[in-house]
Amino acid sequence: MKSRPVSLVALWLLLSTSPVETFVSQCLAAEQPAVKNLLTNGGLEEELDPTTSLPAGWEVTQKPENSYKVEVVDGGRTGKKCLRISGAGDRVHVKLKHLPMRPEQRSVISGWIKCTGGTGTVSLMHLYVDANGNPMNSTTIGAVTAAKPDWTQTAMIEHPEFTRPGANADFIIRCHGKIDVLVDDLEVFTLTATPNDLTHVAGDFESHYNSALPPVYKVAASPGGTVEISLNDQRPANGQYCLHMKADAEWATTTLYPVDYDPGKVYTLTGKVRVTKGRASIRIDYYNDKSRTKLLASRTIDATNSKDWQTMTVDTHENPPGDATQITATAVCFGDADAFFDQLVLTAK
Ligand SMILES: [Ca+2]
Ligand SMILES: [Ca+2]
Repeated sequence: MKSRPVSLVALWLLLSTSPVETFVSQCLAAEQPAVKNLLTNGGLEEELDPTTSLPAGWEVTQKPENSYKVEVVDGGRTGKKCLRISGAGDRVHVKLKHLPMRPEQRSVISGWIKCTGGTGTVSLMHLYVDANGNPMNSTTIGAVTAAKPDWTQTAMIEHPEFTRPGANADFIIRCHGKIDVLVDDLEVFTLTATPNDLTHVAGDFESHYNSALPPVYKVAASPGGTVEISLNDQRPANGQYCLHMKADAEWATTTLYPVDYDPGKVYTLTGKVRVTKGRASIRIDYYNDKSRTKLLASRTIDATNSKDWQTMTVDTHENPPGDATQITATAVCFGDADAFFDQLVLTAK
């Protein structure tokens, strides 16, 4: 199988495992429907297929045969059961589900992993397959190892731009080498996505792996200012997470990875913004050097202080710098601010 793991960035993010919720945050969370888990037994608590002793429809393939044992065992992150994969070989795949890919949606696979032994790795993967089920390529991020012995969440969003048209997605737990690992609370869900989003849906803040930061290009603040970012799961505009920025600065920014800029096109950035303190906005930044460190100009729209999600839109039509070759989608806070961002989408026409 030709596998092309995509190292999207160093996806370090804060993993909040604290179940503490105030009454207020529960009310706020209830405003947003939870994502619908398309896996029927991702927590391993329900009845198993009597033939395989695994959730119905799950399939195990391995090289060489009989190198690994895949079983439901007592224990787990939540409930009373979880999946254990143990053994030593080239690799084992546990296929959880197959889903057709559609241009207006992106699928996400998410799960909790606790690696208790071995020198191998475990990761979650989208395996893209053609109409006949033949593998095309795949996307994974990172891998959990025994060096990280606590329950760790990992999540990956589908990337159809890395495969040929006509692909469908298989959702897979993939282990390599010698491993003893527990897996629990697996979820597969879909998000409505804008086709041809140039940020590769980084602005949905759903892909992450065992990390202190969401996958962004850079975080900055005006001289003497402070800024902290994290992923927040209390009231995202979509999916499971949004970006949380806490700043005390004249300005503070979180910038997604640059995309190539064609001056013959108009680029539009839209984003959802809500603010619990101070003011926040979105903007497009222009760059022209390969190292992408020299900011040429920015186009910002008026900041909001709305406590509800606001949709903001900014485009490149007004006096872009003539030497710009790249642009970024950027979230901005002003002053002593506490703000949330989600669904940043950059498109061109
Ligand atoms: Ca469980
Ligand atoms: Ca989101």
